[in-house]
Amino acid sequence: PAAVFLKDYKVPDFLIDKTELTFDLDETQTVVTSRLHIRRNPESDAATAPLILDGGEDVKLIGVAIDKYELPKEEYNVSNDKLVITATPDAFILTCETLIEPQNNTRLEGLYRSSSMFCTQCEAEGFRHITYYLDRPDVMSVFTTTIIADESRYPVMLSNGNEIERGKTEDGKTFVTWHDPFKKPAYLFALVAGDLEVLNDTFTTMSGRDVALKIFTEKHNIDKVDFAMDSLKRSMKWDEEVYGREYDLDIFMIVAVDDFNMGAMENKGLNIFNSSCLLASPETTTDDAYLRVEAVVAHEYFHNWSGNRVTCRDWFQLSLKEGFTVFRDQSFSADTHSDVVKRVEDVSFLKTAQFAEDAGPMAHPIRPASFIEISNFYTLTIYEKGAEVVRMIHTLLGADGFRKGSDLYFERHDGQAVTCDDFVSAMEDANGVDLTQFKRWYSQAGTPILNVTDSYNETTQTYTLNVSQMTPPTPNQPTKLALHIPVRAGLIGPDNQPLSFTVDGKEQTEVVLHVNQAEQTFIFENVASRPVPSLLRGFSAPVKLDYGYTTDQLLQLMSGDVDGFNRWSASQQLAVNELLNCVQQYQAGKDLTEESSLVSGFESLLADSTLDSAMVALILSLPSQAYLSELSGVIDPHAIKAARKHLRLLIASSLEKEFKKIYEANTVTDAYQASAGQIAKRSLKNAALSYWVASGNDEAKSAVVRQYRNADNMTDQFSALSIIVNNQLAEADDLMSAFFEQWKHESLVVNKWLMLSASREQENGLVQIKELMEHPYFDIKNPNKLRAVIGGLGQNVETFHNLDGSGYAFLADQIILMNKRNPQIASRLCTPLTRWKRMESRLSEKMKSQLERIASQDLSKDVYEVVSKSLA
Ligand code: HT7
Ligand code: ZN
Repeated sequence: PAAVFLKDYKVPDFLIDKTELTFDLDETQTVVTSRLHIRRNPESDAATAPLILDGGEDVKLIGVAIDKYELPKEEYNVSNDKLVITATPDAFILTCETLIEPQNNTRLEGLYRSSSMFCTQCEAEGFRHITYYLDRPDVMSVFTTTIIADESRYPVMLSNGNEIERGKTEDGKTFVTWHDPFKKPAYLFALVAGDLEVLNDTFTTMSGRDVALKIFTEKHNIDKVDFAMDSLKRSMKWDEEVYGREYDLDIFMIVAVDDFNMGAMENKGLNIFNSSCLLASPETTTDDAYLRVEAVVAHEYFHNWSGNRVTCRDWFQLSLKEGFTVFRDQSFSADTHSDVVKRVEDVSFLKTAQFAEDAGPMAHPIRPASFIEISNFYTLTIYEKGAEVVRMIHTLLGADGFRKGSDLYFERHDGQAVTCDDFVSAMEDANGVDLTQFKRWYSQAGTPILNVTDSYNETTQTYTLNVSQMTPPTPNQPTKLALHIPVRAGLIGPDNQPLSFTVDGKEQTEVVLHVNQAEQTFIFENVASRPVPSLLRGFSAPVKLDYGYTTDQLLQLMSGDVDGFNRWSASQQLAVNELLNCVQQYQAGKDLTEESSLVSGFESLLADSTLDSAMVALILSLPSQAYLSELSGVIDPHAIKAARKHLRLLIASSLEKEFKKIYEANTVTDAYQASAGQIAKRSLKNAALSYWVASGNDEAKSAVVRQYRNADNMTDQFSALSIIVNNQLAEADDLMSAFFEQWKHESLVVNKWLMLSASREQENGLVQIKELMEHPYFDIKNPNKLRAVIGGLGQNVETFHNLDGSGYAFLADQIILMNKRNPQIASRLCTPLTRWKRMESRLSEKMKSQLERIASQDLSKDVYEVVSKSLA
């Protein structure tokens, strides 16, 4: 398969002003009739270009007409999934009739069946699996959609915009017509039909318009959408207050579907959600999942402006809408709960998963220069690093400057399909600044490393920071230019007080350093004593910071930094240092050290009742297996696992009493709420319980079993179950069975059970996993279920990284199977194998040979791209 390049972008030769669609839905075949009002694009330089419409191998063309003239076969050509018509007038109506089979669509792109309903997923290039079209985001059209179906089976029939007509056809079916007045690209088209229940509400916008809000689910789930509705209303209000953005249609609908490749989709006026990102109830949903529902509802809603009203010119600009919208949803969640906790969670995720992607064979800039399959580029780089780049612009311009820039962006480009350059230009023009160097973040891949050294002159009271930056080579980018990196910094004195200093003639306690050269020196004057630098506060740039902090300095920052984020960051660095030391000892066959500064650090932390419980819980959680892998030059999963277990037990046994006390002091007695206060308490309580049980204390073992049995919410019940299973308590088998029996009719809870079962360390781990995939409640057609089992396997170090390579072979089998059924999912399953070059030698060879086995198959574009780039 060939790559597409950003440099080859050309405006479309034709435009489609109006799109009229009719869907005749049926159990065995669906007939789609399109009437496209097409004209030549005056901006195209190819005045006689043929009309080339995109299609898919699953779309059968029945007939095509220009105006009233039915084209004979000689006047059009269908090959390589394209419909080509050489001779066309300059403006005409193209009528196309196609036949599709949604019930056989296992790719979950285009129109497909999920449970008993019909639904669509058109981003990025799914619309071409419905009918022939100019399926590119810069072709924007006004859509009118008529759905015809048997009303007894599909009483709810939805599409974008407003319902304008409803009636009966001659053969007794029902038709409903929807009209969306806003021009949009085909990727924002949506259709849903099914026997659904609805929750209704309203929102009054800032200009006083009433908007009808509707959330649809299958009947048995309608009791689980109150939280999503509340999140939606809060998001609508927040976007008005913080960005001045008002909703534009009279109706906003969300539908939950069980089978969905990603989290959710922002189709205009008709968002479609993976049910895992919409449904929530205290008994079935953990705190984490509640927060995810809130964030995804907000994210999709915010796309109405950042994505729909102003969309992308081409798919290379994907981060234009995704990076900006992630930044917006992160800010919303930070404003709703705790900003520091939210920042720690986001950064922790970025440093674990995005940094790994940026150091691997699929590394790409947030605006890629080329791709083979665009679905492979819905990545952590485009989303999370993209959000970091927008956040840096926010840091550089300040909140008011950023708002001026976003106002100008929306005003200037409303109704257009634009580029990342247009976004940055709006920010520049609104603030009179030059972001030329900053824009390198858009075209350069890889995580920059900031190397920092310092010196202090007591006589002149001058403190000097020497900063150098280096971005390692990434595929197709051997050399890198210096980036503009904003580094928020402060200085901490010996008594844990922030020290004031003078920079640029201004006395201050915090400064943003503009690192923009390969090597640079920053001078702080009037510094009263030798400071400990607090660098990269709030993680002001997505870089790796290398400053040789001593253990004492880290302990000091952990307890004394005014920046909450850096207190967490110091604790993580301390834990990383100790864990990597243990990894080395393990590899050298030595006994692992019984000394840990973390013990005293945690002791003071637990004694300080003034701290935010959620922050304490975050500090208590040791760096993950995945993060330590990312930090290792050569990844040794077994050594990392041993190191983590050792340090955990050491802390648990040293602070047993403290953990008991914290556990007992943090019980929530009020009715469940997904509020910041309650979530914080539960997270600290369960973190303490996990250590307490790990200490081996019998009272702790009784407490965790009691918590499992008495829990009135899924957070407490599932935390207890995980602790019981991970510590291999005697009750583990019985309670796993009891949990399944209790929840087997709640599909999303079954997924949690599948994941925990797959991650459980037992002899014959792979046999257990194969049994799970044969389990009557497992369903290979459902991406959530497959992700649960394969995700669990990934956490199961012994089974997945078995030295005999059986874990990798099993994963490769699933990829080969899914390659035909659902290429998007298959390609995502490849991620762990893409790290093969960094694995320790015995595992590396085994991973590579599985990649080669996959490469020898007849592959989809999706899997081909990831596997071939990994082997290159
Ligand atoms: N914009 C949406 C992307 C999406 C998607 C992409 C490829 C394949 C399936 C998909 N489902 C949704 C999601 C979002 O970022 O809001
Ligand atoms: Zn998005």
